[in-house]
Amino acid sequence: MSVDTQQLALNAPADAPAALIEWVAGVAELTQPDAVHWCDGSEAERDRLCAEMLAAGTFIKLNEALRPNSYLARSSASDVARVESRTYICSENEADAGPTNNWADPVEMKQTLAKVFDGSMRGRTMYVVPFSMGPLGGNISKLGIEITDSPYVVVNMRIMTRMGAEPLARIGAGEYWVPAVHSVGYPLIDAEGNTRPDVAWPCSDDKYITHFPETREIWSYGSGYGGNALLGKKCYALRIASVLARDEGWLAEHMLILKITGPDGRVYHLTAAFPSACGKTNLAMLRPTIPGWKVETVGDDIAWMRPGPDGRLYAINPEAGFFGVAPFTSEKTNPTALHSLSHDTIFTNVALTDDGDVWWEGMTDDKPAHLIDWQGNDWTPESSTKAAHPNSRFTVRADQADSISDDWENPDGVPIDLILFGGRRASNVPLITETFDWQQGVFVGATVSSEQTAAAEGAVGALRRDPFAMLPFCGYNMADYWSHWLKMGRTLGDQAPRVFQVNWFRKDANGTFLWPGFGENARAIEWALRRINGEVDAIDVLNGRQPKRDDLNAEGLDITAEQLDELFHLDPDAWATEADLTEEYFAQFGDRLPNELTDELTALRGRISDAR
Ligand code: O2Y
Ligand code: MN
Repeated sequence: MSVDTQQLALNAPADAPAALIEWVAGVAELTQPDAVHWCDGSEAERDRLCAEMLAAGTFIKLNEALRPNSYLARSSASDVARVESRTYICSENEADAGPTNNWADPVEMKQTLAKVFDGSMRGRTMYVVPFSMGPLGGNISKLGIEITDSPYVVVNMRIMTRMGAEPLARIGAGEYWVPAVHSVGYPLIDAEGNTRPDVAWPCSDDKYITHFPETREIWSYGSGYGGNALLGKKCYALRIASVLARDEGWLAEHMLILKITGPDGRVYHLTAAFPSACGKTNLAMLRPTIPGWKVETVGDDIAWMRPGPDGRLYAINPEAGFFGVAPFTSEKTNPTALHSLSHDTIFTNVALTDDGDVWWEGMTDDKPAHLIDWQGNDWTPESSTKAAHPNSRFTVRADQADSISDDWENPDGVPIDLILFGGRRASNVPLITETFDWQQGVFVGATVSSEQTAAAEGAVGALRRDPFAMLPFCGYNMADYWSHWLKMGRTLGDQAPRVFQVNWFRKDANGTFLWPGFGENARAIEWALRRINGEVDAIDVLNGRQPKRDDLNAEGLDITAEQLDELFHLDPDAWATEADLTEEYFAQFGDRLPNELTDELTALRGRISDAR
């Protein structure tokens, strides 16, 4: 029996506007759930859903004494990560999605979605989840509604966003909101009325993660996992928001946000873009080794930035929680993250210890003698498989991290002084380089790359481009996105943040890392801040400006002068090859490539010639 529209209107909270009720009714008519529940975001609601998921086997309660109010979920083995191959930008014109996105015709995709969503919630409850990305009422924040048939999604959205009655009241008052529809694609009743039992992690082999930039809507089918299903995160806060930002004159970026206080009490804020596997979460929770410096977290993954009344660029973290990778989070690599997980945390696909706690590879030096692995099987250190899935996750409120900044929820955002672009480069790219200006900064962001480390990713050592760390997240043509960044630079003028390139991963000829990384990365940031203050000069080199060796604080580091030189060494021949690769890379964007980036490539080639 499916819910009827009349009933739906009666169930809706008093402040739900008619247009919203109509939209919800339309989705209910299509998906045919047994019931509709409008989420209020209360603790009671969360507790009831967790109890239902315990009963259904979706959640395992962790030992209350060791890990209070925390749960473990194990996903289906076929549903463990974002699926980029099934992620689509459905713009009216294919060219508007650009060569780096999967494009699908919006009319055809809507027909496909109408088929797969038809009856997809039969036998389930449909949850209506109002949420705010960013502090409620903030002028950079935005609202959304996710409809989902997954209680796992609801309780995760409650951590990752400001969810429930308050955002609904704002929608009721007429504020703009983005519609997002999600179904795990595992109905319990078929069209003929035959039933089947539920499973602990329902999902479908057929997956569609779709974005409609013109109508600003999101439809996601078939996956219950992470970025595929928590639609506020990558789908809204990056893919759809990047389109909104282009049209409204702001920036939606895959960047962490830090607050840094210097020994003299001066406060700075930075944002930083890193491709995956470059230690982004560790930097977001950096514990600086140099005395007198304090680093606090404003955001770990996404930044929304808008020019403020004083002409500076202000950033908010649109999220309220962290959906972090568990493996290799440890007392050594990221004690702040580890400690934040001591209570009220949802773990997904980590291993279960015999005393009802969690474990993952890299958490401790010694492996436990026995575990239940992420697939529910016995595991011992002799097992040939991993105990936790490499993409296993924790979901935790941001304010559970003791590094959280007191201004992380400032609705006006924090003023940004500098922007970092990082990649994982064994060669060529120095520890830190200041760009000459915003335009060159955009060129550096556009050409961010990492050397591939696994044959599975392609040829080992080949460059994998991840412009602005936005490759899978830009909701429109990447070249137009670069034009938008250039335009933002013109708007910000001399109030624009300064742009730096960093690389913590440079190796020597023997393949040994030249830089210790982690808390020592604060030394490179310290130099950037001293540059901003005009305290130190720099050396002009072919790719930007480098520290004079004495200005990089290496005191107490186990690093020789030769190693430091190697860390900053630039080989003009290798850079000439790099410039050729950039030209090849840019060619795919045709005439959408902004002329300014071609000019930057020409200027780089000129500096390479001068250096030869
Ligand atoms: O695999 C997923 O669904 C999660 S992906 C993710 C999660 C948190 C932060 N960043 C990412 C990412 O892929 O950049
Ligand atoms: Mn991310």
